Amino acid sequence: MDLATPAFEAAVILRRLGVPEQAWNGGSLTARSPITGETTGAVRTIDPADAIAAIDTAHEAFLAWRKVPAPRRGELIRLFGEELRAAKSDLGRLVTIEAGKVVSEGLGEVQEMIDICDFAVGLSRQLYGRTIATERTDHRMMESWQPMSVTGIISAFNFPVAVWTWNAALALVCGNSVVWKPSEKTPLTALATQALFERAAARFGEIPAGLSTLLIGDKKIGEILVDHPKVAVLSATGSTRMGREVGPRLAKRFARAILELGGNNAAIVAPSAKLDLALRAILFAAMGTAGQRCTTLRRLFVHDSIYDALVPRLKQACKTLKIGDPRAAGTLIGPLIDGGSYAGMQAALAEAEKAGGAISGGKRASAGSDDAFYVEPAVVEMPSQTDIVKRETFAPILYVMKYSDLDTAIRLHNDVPQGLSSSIFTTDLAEAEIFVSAVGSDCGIANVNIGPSGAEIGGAFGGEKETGGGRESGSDSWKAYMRRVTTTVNYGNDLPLAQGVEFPVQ
Ligand code: UN1
Repeated sequence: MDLATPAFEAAVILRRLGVPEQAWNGGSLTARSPITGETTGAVRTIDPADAIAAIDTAHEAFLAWRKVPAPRRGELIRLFGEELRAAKSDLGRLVTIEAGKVVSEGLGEVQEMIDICDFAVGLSRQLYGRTIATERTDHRMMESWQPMSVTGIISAFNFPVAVWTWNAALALVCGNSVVWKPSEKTPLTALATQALFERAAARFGEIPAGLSTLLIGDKKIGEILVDHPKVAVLSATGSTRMGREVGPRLAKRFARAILELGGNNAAIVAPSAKLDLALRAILFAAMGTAGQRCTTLRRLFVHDSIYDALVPRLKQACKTLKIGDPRAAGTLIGPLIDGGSYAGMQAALAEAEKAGGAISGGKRASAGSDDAFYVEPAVVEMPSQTDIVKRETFAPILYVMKYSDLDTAIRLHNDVPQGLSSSIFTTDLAEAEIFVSAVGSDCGIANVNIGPSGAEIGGAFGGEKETGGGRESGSDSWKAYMRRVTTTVNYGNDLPLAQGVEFPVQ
C-alpha cells in the first residue's frame, strides 16, 4: 500500500482539527517529518514582546480561574478528554508524522493524554488537605491547597503532547493558567493539541482569555517563560544541559521547578529471571521509540551464569525488528528525529568501540531519502562501565555488561549521574526487594520484571540526581502546582501559645 506524503497527511489532519491555516503556513519555523525529512509546515512564531504580554494575560486568566470551584475546573478537563477521544486517531497520526513514532505508540501517546485527563477530573473533587492534631485547647489546625499562579511548561520532541497534558491537566484543575513552549521540532502536534483544547473551552463556555496559551518560538521564548515573575511553577522536560540553565534561573527568583531531564536507565537480569519475558521487555524498552524515550533502557547488567543464554538471543532478535516508515504495518523502529541525533549516535558508538566495546548493529538503514535517519538498533557488549556508558545518548544503543554478584551490579547501576528509571528481572523475592529498597536502585522509578519505560500515568513520574528531582503525572504530584496553606483556628476564649510560651500582658 502506498502511503501519502507526511506533508499531505499533516495538512489534512490540521485542517480537520480546525487549526487555523495561517498558524502553520507562511511562518518562519520549518516543521519537518523525520519519516522522509520533508517540510510539513512553515509555522508562525511569537516575538518576545508578544510572549511577555501573553504571559501577563495568562496571569489575568489565573486571577479569574482560581475562583472557579475545582470540580467545575475539572469539567473543562473532562470535555478536553472527550475531544481527545474523538480526535485520537488524527492526533496519534500527527505524533507519528512529526515525532516518527510507530502507529501504536502515536496512539498510545494520545491515550496517555486521555488517561491523565480522567485522573485530573477525579482529582478535581479531591485536592485533599489534612486536619492535624493541635497542642492547644479549643483550636483546630488544618492544611488546605490553593492555586499558585501561571504554570509554564517546556516540553521535548519525544513526547510532544503527552507531557504537556500531564502538566496542564493537573495545573488547570489546581486552578492555575498554563503557558506552553513546545519543542521547535514538534510545533504541529502542539498546534493541534491547542486547537482541541480550544474546542473543549468553547463547549465549557465562560473561560478567561489566555487560560491556556501556546508560545511557539526558539530558546529566547523559553527564557522569557523561565524568567517571567508571574510564572510561579515551571515544568521543563529535556536534556540535563537545558536543566542546568533553567534550574538556577528559577532558583534565583524562587520559582518552583519541576525538572524532568536526562535518564540513563538500566536493568539487571538475575540468574532466576524468566528469560523470554526479560528478552521481550528489554527489546521494547531499549529499541522501542528508536531509543528516544527518557525512560529508554540504555544499560543492561546480565549475570554471568545466563549471559550466553540471553545476549546472543538479544543480538539476534534486534536484527529481526522491522525498521522503516513508522506508518507501515509491522514497523517497530521508526526514524531518529534528525541528523544531529544520528551524528550523536555514531559518535557514541565510535567512542564505545575505542573503549573496547563489541558492536552489533548500529548502522544507518536505507530510507530512500538523505534527510531521513533510520538506524539499526545497536547492542554493544562492554568490558566495563566506561565514560560513554555513563552518558545519555538519545538513540537505540544498549550497552551490555556482565556481573557476578548483586551488590556490585547495584553499585554499578547507581554509578551514573542520572537517576530516572530502573528494573530488575528476577524471581528471587529477596533480590527484588533489595533492588527496590533503600540500598537498591537510586532512581525515581524502580520496577520488577518489567522494563524501565512505558510508565502508567497513575504513578508519580520523575527521577533524582541529574534527572532533576521533579515529579509529574500521578500520585500526589498535583501538590507541586498548589500552594500549601497551614491554618490554625482558635474557637475558644483564651490565647494559649504554642510550646507553652508565656507572654503576659496587663
Ligand atoms: C519521556 O520519555 O519523556 O514511561 C516520558 C514512559 C512514558 C513517558 C516517558 N509513559 O515511557
